Amino acid sequence: KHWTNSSSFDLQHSLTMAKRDFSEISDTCSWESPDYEPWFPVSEKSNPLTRDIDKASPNHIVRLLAACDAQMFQTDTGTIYQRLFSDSVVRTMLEVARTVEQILRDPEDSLIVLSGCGTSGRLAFLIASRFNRSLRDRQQTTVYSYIIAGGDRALLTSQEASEDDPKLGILTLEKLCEGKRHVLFIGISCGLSAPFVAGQLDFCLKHPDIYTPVLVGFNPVTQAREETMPGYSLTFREVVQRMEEQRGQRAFIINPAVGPEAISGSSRMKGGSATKILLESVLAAAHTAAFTNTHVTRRVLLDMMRGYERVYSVTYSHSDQIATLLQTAGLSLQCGGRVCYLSWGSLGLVGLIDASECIPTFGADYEDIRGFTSGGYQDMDNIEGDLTSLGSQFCVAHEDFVSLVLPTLSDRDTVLLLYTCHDDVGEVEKMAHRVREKTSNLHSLYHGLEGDSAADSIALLCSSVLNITWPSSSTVHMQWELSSKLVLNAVSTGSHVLKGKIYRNHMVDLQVTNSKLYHRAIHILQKLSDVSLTQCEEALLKAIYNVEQLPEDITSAGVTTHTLTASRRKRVVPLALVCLLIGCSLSEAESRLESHPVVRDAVEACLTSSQHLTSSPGDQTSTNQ
Ligand code: S6P
Repeated sequence: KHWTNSSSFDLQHSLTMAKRDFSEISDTCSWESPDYEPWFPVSEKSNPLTRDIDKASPNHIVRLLAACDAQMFQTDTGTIYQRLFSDSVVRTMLEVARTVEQILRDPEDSLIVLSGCGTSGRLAFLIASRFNRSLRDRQQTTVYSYIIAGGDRALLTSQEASEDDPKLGILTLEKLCEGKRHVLFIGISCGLSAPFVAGQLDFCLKHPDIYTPVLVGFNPVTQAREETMPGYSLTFREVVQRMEEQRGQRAFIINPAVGPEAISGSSRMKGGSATKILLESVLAAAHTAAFTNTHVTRRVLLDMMRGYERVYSVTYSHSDQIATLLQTAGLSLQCGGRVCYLSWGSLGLVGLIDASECIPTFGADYEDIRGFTSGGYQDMDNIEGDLTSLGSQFCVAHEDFVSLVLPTLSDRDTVLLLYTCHDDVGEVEKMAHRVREKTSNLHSLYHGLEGDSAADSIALLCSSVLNITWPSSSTVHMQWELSSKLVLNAVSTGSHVLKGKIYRNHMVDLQVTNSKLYHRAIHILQKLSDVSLTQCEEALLKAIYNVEQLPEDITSAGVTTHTLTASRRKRVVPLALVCLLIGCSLSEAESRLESHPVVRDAVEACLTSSQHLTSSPGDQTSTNQ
């Protein structure tokens, strides 16, 4: 009871803080207004709260992220958007949970497949593994499997191109489900946009005797992607429309809005968290019903979801400690150092996932922020098994940390230990000592249960300690995972903000490796340069192909060709932006960028000089803006 009270206080406190700090922005410029960036779906809009996140202090960054995350749990505000707790959403979750329950009662020849691209695929893996483990613990047949576009290597590295391939999605699904009598297919696409997932959903609709499709995402169906998919006759939106025709019986759509991401389009953050909250609530409610011989109820489902809301508020009640971590990680990145997450037990995957996402999100090197987990591949339970032979990037065990990183560790690097009271604290302490011999920049995140106490011996070795205490419950492991995800997302995002990778709330130097990112790049260019979309696309193509004039064979080529070429080039969006702002050649843009290695500084310098060019002499207002 005490815990419930204190967390509702924390939640209230976080929300009040956010309101106090951003009342002006949120009151005058709500993202829910039909006039706010109407050309973007929610998942791609820029969040009004984080407009100035690039200039915020570590403490302020954490408060901004808390305010953005709070939007996940906001109730219906009477707009077109349904939210996590809306009746329609909870009703569909209930229906899906009942289907899961039936499969659990009669699992023969049945499969529950979770599938997605990038972060959505990683969460599919995380959730499927967790629930299979829970079935194994009860000596039950395992029924879950996962698909991630690009295969298991995409769990740890960026394989963004496979996201664009609907046929590959279908082939992978067909192969996985060979011989099954009943398949519940859960396709996750936060933006209702990934062709890989759309192909799979369409395939399920065409084979209703075996497949029941569920779509999980965070845009209204009217905002599903409209662009044609390579080699396919339908768009994502058309597939969703077909699902709507079957809705409630043979197809389900769970798509609450959770508000725009803190860094525009970065669906690994709220999109990933909301996917975890939503699917784990559905599956846990189904497991409870099936193994206690009851039926899934709305109440059990809502209790689970409220539990996650408390995780949010309890985690952010430690904002100061999160800010300390973010600051130290930011300093490491700024001076060319590394950030390492050393995780134990169930937190291992959360660390690996957060670290691997920095590569596509911030164009980071895999050594900048890197995760290692105590059990390595043995504990991961991934379909393709040990991936170590694929290269150093795939070395994820603590032994790998000891041989590859520890020898060269110094005070420039930040090491974060992530463990819980269920892990071998002696092992954690041993590792802490080894790290401490090399660097004093050691920190810890510990999850404990009420009544037990954290190991002081480890705390004494750390320069900062974040201990979170939780009441015991059957789902506490999943709550620890979400809490750790929120902390790590804040650390990796915040540290890259401090490194200057973000301009306003846009990641300008994005890698243009698939069609979603290609279109996002054009829109960022348009927003920052204020010229037409056509001019922006031309500038982007010039930067991708490194040409001053666009020949016919480039302009007539498809987006897939452009993204393939772009994946071999660096800094194409900043280059295009400088060209647009200054009206200069690519080579001049390159030399300007060389003199400003920090992207935010480069953009600001160009904006200032473009204002000089356009303002009349003596016009102080425009030059000083
Ligand atoms: C986003 C992440 C991406 C997305 C992927 C799938 O932060 O870097 O890899 O997860 O593009 O997106 P969606 O909208 O289909 O879930």
